[in-house]
Amino acid sequence: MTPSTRPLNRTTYDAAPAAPVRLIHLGLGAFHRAHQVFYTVKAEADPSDPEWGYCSFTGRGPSMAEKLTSQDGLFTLVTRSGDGDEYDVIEGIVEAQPANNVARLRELMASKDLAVVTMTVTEAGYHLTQGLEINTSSSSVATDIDALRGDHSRITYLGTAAGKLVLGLSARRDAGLGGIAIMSCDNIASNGNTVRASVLGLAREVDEELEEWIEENVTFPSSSIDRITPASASELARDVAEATGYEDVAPVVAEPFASWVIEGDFPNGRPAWERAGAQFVEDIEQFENRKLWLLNGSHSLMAYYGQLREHDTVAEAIADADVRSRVETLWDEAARHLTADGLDISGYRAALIERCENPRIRHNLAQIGIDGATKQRMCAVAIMNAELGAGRNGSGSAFSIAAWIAFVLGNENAANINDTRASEIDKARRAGQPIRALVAVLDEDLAANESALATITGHVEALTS
Ligand code: CS2
Repeated sequence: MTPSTRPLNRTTYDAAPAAPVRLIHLGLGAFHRAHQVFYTVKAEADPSDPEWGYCSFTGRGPSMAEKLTSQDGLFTLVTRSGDGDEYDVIEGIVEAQPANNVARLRELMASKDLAVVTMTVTEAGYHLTQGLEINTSSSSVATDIDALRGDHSRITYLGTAAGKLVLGLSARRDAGLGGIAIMSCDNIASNGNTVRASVLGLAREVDEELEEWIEENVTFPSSSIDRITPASASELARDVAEATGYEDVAPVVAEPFASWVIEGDFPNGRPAWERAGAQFVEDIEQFENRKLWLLNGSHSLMAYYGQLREHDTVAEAIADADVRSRVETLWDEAARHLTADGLDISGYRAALIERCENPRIRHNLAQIGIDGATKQRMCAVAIMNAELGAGRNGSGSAFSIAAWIAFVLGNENAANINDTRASEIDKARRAGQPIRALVAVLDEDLAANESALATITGHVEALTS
C-alpha cells in the first residue's frame, strides 16, 4: 500500500449500516457482484438505511469469501464505457462465506426474514440428465443424498447446490416457516425449471414429504440476465487505487449495459428490483431467447470463428468485416423467431454492436469459448432447429456450429478443450465420422438429419481447407 491509499472496509469508507441478510447467493463471483448485487443496491428506497443484504457463498474455494470478508463485503464496481470509467463502492454484500459453510447456509435459510436465494452455478451445477432428471449416477449427487439421509446437524460438506438447498429448505420447513423464492441467474434457457427439477429431484431421494412441502411453498422464478463482466486483470486494482485511493483486493469491471428480465412469484417478498431497471414479465421465453440467441449466440460465433481468424477479443472480432457479416446473418435467422411484443429486436441489435465494439472492455474470446458444447446447444443449435422447422436450411447458424467444430478439430491437445464435456468431445473428434459425432454431442437429432449435416459439413470443409 502506498502512503496515499487506504484499505477498503465499512469504517474507512463510511458505509451505511449493513442491511439485514434477506438474500442468499450461491456462486459468488464477478458476475454476481456486477449484476444481482448491483441491482439490489440500486433498488434500495433509502441507501442510507438499506433493507436488503446479501450473504453470498462461493461456488468452491474460499478465496473470494476471504477477500470480501477482509473488506466487510465491500468492493468497487468499475463501469467501463468507451469514454471512461466510473467507480462505485457497492455495499450490498453484508456477509461472504466459503462454499463449505453449510451450517451457516442452513441457519440463514431457516430465518424468518430470508426471502430469496439467487444462484449462478453453471448448467453442469444442476446435475440433471437431458430428460431433466436428477443425475444420481454423479458421485457428488450420490454423496449428498447419503449425507442428507442422515443427521442434518452433523453435515459439514455438500458438493451440489441442490443438496445445499434441500438442507436449508428442510430446516425452514422444520422451523414452521413459509416459502421463499429460489431463482437461477444462470445463462441457460428455462433456468427456473432447471433449478426446480434439480431441487425437487434431489429432495425426492431424501424425503418425499419435504419434496411436497417444497412444491407447495417454494417458487422458482425464471430470469434472463445480461451484463458483460470480463475476468478482471491485475491492472484493475491499480486503476481503482489511482482513481479512488482505496486498495481494493476484489474490484469488478463491467460494461455500462445491464438487463434483468424475471418471470415468477416471490412468496416472502423481494427487493424492488424494477426500481433499478429489472423487467417483470408474464412470459419470459422470447426474452430469454433474445438474449441467448443474439448475444451469446454471436459471442460463441466470434469465439470460434474469431480465434480461427486470429483475433483475441470481441472488439477485434466485430471489427473484422467478415466476422461481422457472419454475425448479422446469424441474427437475421434468429430474428425470424423473435416476434413477441416489446422485444425491439432492431434496437437490441444496434445496442449489441455498440456493446461488442466497446474498445475498453477486453473480453477475451478464449474465455467465451469455454464450455462450447453446452453454449452452442442453447444458441446456434436452437436457432438452426427453428430455421429447419420453418423449412429453411439455417445456413447462418450452421456456420457457427461449423466454426466450433473446426475449432475443436484444430486443437490437437485434448487438454486445451476447456469444456465440462471435454471427454465426450475428445471421443467424438476421434470417431470415424468426426463431424457427425461432434454434431451429435450438441444434438443427436440434428446429427441424424442428413441435409442439416451436409450444410454443416460444407462449412467445416471450407473453414479447414
Ligand atoms: C459470454 C457471456 O462467456 C460467455 O459465454 O457470452 O458470459 C456473456 O458475456 C454474458 O452472458 C453477458 O450477459
